[in-house]
Amino acid sequence: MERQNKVGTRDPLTVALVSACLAFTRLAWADTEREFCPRPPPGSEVPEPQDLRSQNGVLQVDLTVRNERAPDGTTRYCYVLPDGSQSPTLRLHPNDLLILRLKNALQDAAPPTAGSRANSDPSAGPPPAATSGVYNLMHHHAPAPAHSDPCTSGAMTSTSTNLHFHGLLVPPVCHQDEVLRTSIQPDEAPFEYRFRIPSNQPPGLYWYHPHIHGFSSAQVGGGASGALVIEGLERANPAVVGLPERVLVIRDQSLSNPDAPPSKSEPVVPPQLVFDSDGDAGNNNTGFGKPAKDLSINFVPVPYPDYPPASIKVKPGERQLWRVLNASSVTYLHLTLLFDHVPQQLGVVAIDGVPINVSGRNARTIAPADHVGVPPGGRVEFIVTGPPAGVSGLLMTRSVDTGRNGENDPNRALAAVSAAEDAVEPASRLSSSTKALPVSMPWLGNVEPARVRKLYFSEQPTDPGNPRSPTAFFLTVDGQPPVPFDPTSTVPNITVRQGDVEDWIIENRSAELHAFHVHQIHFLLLDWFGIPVTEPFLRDTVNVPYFDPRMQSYPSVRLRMDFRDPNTVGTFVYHCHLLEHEDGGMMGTIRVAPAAVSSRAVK
Ligand SMILES: [Cu+2]
Repeated sequence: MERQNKVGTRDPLTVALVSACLAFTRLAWADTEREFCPRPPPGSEVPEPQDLRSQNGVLQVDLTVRNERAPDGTTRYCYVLPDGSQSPTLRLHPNDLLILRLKNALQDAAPPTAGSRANSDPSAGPPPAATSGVYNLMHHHAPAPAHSDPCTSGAMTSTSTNLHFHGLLVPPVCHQDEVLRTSIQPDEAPFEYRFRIPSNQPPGLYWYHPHIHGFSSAQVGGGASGALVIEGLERANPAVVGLPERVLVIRDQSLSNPDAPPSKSEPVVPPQLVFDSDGDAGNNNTGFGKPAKDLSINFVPVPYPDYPPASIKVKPGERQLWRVLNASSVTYLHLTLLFDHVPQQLGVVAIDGVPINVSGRNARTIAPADHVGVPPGGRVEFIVTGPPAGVSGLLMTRSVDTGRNGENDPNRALAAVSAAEDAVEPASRLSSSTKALPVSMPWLGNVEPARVRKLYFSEQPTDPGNPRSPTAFFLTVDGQPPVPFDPTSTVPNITVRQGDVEDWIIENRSAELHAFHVHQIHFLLLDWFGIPVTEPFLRDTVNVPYFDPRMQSYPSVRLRMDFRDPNTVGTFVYHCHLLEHEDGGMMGTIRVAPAAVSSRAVK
């Protein structure tokens, strides 16, 4: 079965073929003199992504997505501007028009991960003309049909790509924010994304990344991601008026030194024996040892085992707004800022692009926190006060217990934060406007849900008789059979009606942490692990605690899902934002029917 591809890629013949092809790829690519996706060396000063601002209400961007095999054998991906700079920050205001032309310049490079498949249409025709001899030899996946319509292609191959605008409330239709069918091939003309930022889009940090089922992990983990800022946070919260701001994109990538022993400065922990089916180091729950992935901060790598921190310089005592995106493929962050080893108070002002005072209470709210968790896909924006002269600071991520079957996310440094009178000011600064934002719909917490649904995460060995066989990943609507996401299915797993608000209980029946994410909308977290929470803000990604056999019941979260906005009409996805899980099938589809449709259409 197609959905069992993950198993198929593990049989010895396939492994041999893939290995042979990778060797061939290295040879072929060695001829490529030009480096498309250069990365700063470890320990560098953290560069700022280039800011692209809308002019007269329009932001036009020409991006090319490229990949290349790095000297260490890993495959890098990057979004490149015509001047060669990578992963620009797109800055727009509500009501602005974004016109983004994306050229696909991907070469076949990545080994297949999972779920790889092409358009199932048997009339799709022959493969496209080979662009090189390498192409013919290399292409394991059924290639996209020649000259297919990118809007209906549905091709899911290692060289297909598209864009998801994570967190934006734009319609799930082609040329806007649709990922189920939209697929752009390397031989095609640039594909145009064109949409207007909704007037009610909360101001804050969003992001863009590819979303091809089966290949998201390779592309995002290789570096294909960038930040998108909706301006106006100062209008929601006067506490940030006029502050200098930094965008910090934390990505993960394959280990540069996978065979190195842990640093001698770490306590000795039992050797890691557990690796998941993707080869990632399993959670040893000590806070130390080999991580599943290396991290980088604005592309400055902070590699295992010594984690040489990148460098951020701030004028002594200066207040700045830091907008932090976890663009990792599988790594949870648990951020903390130490000055001389003492955790500092971060003034949190926004989560997942939404000001924390969005419920309408307490205009000047700042949530103080000395540590803050950010799941893959999540964002946090906080006010930082720079260290006094002579004090050394360290931005780090603390370990995250991802469960018995989770990856290892140990304690590690990200960036040394030092006070310097001559520190270069960040390129962007929040405006001094305090003009109130438009009043949105009634606060979600005050709206009665039309119904309650239950969904659950689960995992199983693909061979039930062999617990060490690769894992199959499911995200199932309670009552339906657990099956991996099927990209060819035209039947949505859930149908809701626009205008409704629903409560969803997301349960975790697996022994690892998952991160629930839904496209198009934000939700309100009502209960976490059975404990009611009163969050005055919204999220678009949330951790669902892992199950332990000693527990009496499955852990869960309760979310209030908001389908009131007309832009939600259409079909889109919800999934685990650990992209190995998403690629492995932990995803489902939801159709939001127009409000006029009779209630009989809603199940
Ligand atoms: Cu997951």
